[in-house]
Amino acid sequence: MTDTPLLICGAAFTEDERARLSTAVSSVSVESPAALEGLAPGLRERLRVVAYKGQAPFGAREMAALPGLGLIANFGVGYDAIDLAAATARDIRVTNTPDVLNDDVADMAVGLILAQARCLLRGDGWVRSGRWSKYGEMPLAWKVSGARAGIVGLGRIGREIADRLAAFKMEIHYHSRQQKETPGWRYHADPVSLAGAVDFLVVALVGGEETRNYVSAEAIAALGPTGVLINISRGTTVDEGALLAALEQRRIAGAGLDVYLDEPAIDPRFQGLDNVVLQPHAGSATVETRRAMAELQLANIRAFLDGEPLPSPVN
Ligand code: 8YV
Repeated sequence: MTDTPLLICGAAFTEDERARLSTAVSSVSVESPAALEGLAPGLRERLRVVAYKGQAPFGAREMAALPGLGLIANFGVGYDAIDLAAATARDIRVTNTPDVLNDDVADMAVGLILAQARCLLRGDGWVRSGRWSKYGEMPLAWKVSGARAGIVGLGRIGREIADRLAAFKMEIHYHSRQQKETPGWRYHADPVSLAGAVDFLVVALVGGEETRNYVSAEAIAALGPTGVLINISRGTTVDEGALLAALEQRRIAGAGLDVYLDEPAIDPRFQGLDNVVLQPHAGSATVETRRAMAELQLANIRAFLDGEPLPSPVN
């Protein structure tokens, strides 16, 4: 019987990413965690590693279907789709791909701020449609440089965002569980007070149950009619119903979003709004960064199979 230790799990893997994994380690593939139970029991018993990519939950049931599983190597820094407590209870190690994507995700946050405040999409339409030559100048946009930014979650990505916005001469405010050492940025003990003090509220939290609806209806209300919400973290971190209502009723000025509660089938109300800029969860989606993430995922898998220390363990 041949040794097939690796299960590549997730429809989100590109052909290149799949090929990189399957060239390095003998593997089988499934499109989703739900498809796992369809594998022959003899094969499931031989699998020792799951290379995971996606947002679908990978929980205790999936782990139980793979009795020899020792490692879940996630493609992504956020591992909220994986039930970490269930993995730890079964002695299954979990790894992620931190740091290599910080720059790209922070760049996306800055891009969303600029696109939103400077109305870049409207400007593009103004030129393409010929409205420029017909009507002249488009209605004025809003200034970004020198405005007030509030970062919710000053982790590795939050810090990269704050550094970039500081270079835009913005006043930096932040909220995180603990006050941090910063170059004079203003700490707020809760997200509502932070939202009330800024023009742009940028959500850079980790996902998972602990941060569900962390940016609440109250925080969205505190942002006010000239405030803009940017989310590059997880759809779960913001009360999406409250956000949609505030956008529809113009109780906030707008939003720049890369993440949603249901991806990719997002709430269609977003698509009807003219005060949002929407991206398809593409914060880390550059050739360079996705390659680095794939390499780090594979490095974790190799280390596990070779009995070496894991480069980026989570548990
Ligand atoms: C995804 C992400 O991993 O790293 C994360 O947490 O959200 C993204 O980089 C990527 O979309 C692949 O699923």
